Amino acid sequence: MMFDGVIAFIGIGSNLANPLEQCRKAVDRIGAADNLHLLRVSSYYRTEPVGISDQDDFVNAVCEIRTDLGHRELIALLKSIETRMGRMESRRWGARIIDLDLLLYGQDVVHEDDLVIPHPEMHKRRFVLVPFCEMASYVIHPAFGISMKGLLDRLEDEKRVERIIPA
Ligand code: PH2
Ligand code: MG
Ligand code: MG
Repeated sequence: MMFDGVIAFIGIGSNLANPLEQCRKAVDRIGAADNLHLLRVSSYYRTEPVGISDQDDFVNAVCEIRTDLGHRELIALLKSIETRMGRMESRRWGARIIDLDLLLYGQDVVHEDDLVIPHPEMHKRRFVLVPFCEMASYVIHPAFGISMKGLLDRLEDEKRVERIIPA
């Protein structure tokens, strides 16, 4: 059963209320979900905020899963984990206790009004590509036909991304 399904990648981020613990908790909850198998998690990184610079540093990571859930079911699951962890509505780019973004879902490219896959900003963000490449640099971005390593090599974002050395 677990040999079926689709490989997907999820971006994890937090910059409130002990961000490292929030990210770890989110990974635990993803791993505990039904119809989903957590395969790998990158290191955690302390990252300079992108968008609104007047806020605390984020902690970011990326995880790889295999799942039988469809796109919308998977996004609904991520949203429910965010809500259960106490996420409030916040302004775009602003501080958040947890942010779970679907980055890639197999090699699917989806452009619907309320659903865009791959994540429309992922290729521009060092805080996504550095953890992604640590884990799976060979994965091809299905809309560009370029590997994660290739996207990182071409990246213009120079914001600080530092691996958190595990205690
Ligand atoms: N998320 C944002 C906006 N800016 N910056 C960093 N470093 N990490 C994030 O996860 C992040 C951000 C909106 O989702
Ligand atoms: Mg986000
Ligand atoms: Mg989000």
